[in-house]
Amino acid sequence: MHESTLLRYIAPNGEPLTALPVWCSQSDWLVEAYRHMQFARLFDQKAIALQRTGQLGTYASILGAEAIDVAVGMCMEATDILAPYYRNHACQMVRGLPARHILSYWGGDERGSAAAEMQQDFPNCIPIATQTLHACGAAFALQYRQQSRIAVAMLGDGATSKGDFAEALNVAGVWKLPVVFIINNNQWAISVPRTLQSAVSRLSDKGLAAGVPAIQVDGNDIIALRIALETAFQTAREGQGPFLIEAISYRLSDHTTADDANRYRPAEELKTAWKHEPLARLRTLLFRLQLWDEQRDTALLHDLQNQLDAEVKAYLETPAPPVTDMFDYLHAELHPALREQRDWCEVNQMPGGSHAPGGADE
Ligand SMILES: Cc1ncc(C[n+]2csc(CCOP(=O)(O)OP(=O)(O)O)c2C)c(N)n1
Ligand SMILES: [Mg+2]
Repeated sequence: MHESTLLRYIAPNGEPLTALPVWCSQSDWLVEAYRHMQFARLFDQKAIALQRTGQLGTYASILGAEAIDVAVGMCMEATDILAPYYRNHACQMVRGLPARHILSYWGGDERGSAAAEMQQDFPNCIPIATQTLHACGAAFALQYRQQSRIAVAMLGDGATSKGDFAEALNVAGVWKLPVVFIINNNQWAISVPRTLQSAVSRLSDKGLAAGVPAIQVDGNDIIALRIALETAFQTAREGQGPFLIEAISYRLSDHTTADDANRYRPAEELKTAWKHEPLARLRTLLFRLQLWDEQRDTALLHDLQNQLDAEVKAYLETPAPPVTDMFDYLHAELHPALREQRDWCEVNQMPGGSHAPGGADE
């Protein structure tokens, strides 16, 4: 990491490193970001507890990625298009997707991805990096229709090694597409550390080879993230082409609930990473700026917990999807052999899946 070129405004201990932009004190944007980040953290803890008690399938934690997701969600326009991967629930929630639908998705219910609140956003993408090409396709459509909208693709550090990402960067650069790529460089791709992922010292440099302007930002610093995102989104929206942001973070969780990072992640590294985490950093800053206090904090947490409880209740009370969903959401048209199996399930009234523990291996 080249510290000198890393965009950063807040030190890990919550102290401002430089004069802060006026919107920090003249708007409630930071408090709003804090509220979203707190909700994301509560959601994450609850989702893991649900999985551990057999009420949710395999789940990918967002611990440590809250600032990136919240900043992206807050800086995007409602009409923009998000092409998320599987670790962007916080961003989806900021964009208006109720937590109950996100839980449905991770509970194995495809209707979670079909919620009206998704608007034109893509559903979660599990095949690594393919969403970057989907975002380019959407961006091309927006450009062709001369709309002032952008597509935003989010991806991990591991995803930058995929050919799909190189192709997406290339086509975005050549066609000057209104697309922004945001890498959550959380230092791990399951058990593969960043050092073994790529020999390039800054993943953002991958943009330069495709003529895509790129910036590296502290992904635990919500102010730096907003500044970087504003530049990137404005560039794309004004027809000047794509942008790449590499946000440096740390995956404070296991890869998913099916993983045990203690088997490969050095304990010291995790301990150090906790000193950089985004939520405590913002909370300390808000107190320093006198935009927040203990009383408001307690009230907020109480309020968010109630909101979350209501969402979890709604999820658990959602009637199970019909078993035929597993066929209907997979193919546009069913192969005759699958059609036969689907009809058999229907005729024999096979029970639907309901918040069943997932069998995924990731
Ligand atoms: C095409 C493809 N290959 C392999 C996998 C298995 N897989 C799931 S997550 C993952 C690691 C991705 O790491 P990264 O891009 O850094 O994202 P992170 O999970 O760290 O946020 C891999 C290899 C997959 N889902 N899709
Ligand atoms: Mg990663």
